[in-house]
Amino acid sequence: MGIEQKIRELRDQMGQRIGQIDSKDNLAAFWQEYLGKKGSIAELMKGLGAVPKEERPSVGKIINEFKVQAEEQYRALSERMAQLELQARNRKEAVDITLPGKVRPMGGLHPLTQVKNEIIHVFAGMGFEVFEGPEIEDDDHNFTRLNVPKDHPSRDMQDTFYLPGEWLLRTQTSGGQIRVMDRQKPPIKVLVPGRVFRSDSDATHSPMFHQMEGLVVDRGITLCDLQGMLDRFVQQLFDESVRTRLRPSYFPFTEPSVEVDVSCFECGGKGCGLCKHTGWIEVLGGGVVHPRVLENCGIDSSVYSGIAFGIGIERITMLKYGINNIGLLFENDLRFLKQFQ
Ligand code: 2NL
Repeated sequence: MGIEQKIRELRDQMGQRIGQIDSKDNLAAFWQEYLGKKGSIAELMKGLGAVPKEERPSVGKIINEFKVQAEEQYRALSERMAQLELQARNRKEAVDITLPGKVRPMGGLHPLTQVKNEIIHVFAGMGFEVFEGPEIEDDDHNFTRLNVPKDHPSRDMQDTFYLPGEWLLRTQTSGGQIRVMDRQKPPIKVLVPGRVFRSDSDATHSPMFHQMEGLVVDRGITLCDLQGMLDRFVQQLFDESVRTRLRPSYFPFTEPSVEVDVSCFECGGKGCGLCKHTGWIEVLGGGVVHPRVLENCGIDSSVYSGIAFGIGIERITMLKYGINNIGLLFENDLRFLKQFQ
């Protein structure tokens, strides 16, 4: 068989081989078969020696054309295989973006923490700093230096949780403010949040509850400053339209002492169930710091004066969200807590 005949056969055969190639491995075999060291084209080249000298250039040209054709086929198939491979990979790795996502349960802040943060936010806006004192206090910080006399009922065993020695569970956070006044010269403007403890338990009282006390000491501080700050506070916390009312009261550590009412944010003061048809709701207590308390902390009461207030965080939270039993705030029932997320 002449070499030209052989080339024609190989070319026809190659046409069929190409149709069968469907993978990179197949393609590599194709390369070996035609273009490899021992492939058909190398074979043809070797056979060129046997061709009569005059015909060699033309036969060589035909072999070369065949080689170029094989190389072109190889290149085209390479591209095609790469394309197919990519398509297969894309199909395999495809993500169904219409599937619903995995819902991860998210924690949230307890309503008391939310309200505490809100209160801090409002007073921080008026320049207050936050300070925290210890939950286990001594009699001196909790009572004596606050001008609470030795026979005062709040010192009673029935009201205060006493620990061995001079120690007790603080009944208010005021010991924190005493520490601030011990360390810092006026002007003082602090907010002291924390847990406090009193032997008391019913629908509106818990033996452990949260308080936020505020203290301002500077030259020329008066009861008007207290009412002004508390106006801002209740308007930001409840509603812009809310007003405050001060009623005379008594605490050993303030003189004068006041109970602070807000006009009912539920009915606007007309009278409703929340305000027990009075139009007013009691929210906190406060007053002008007793000069003896300032002196007990080395502050000259003829130069400086102060105002102080104490807010029950549970009480504010219950009012704000219409909660009628304080126990709900401590049971950690998720059906209750989820309503605040
Ligand atoms: C309440 C309201 C109050 C204070 C807390 C205070 C703290 C210092 C000096 C003076 Cl260091 N006063 N705190 C004052 C008035 C009221 O809490 O109903 N307490 C029984």
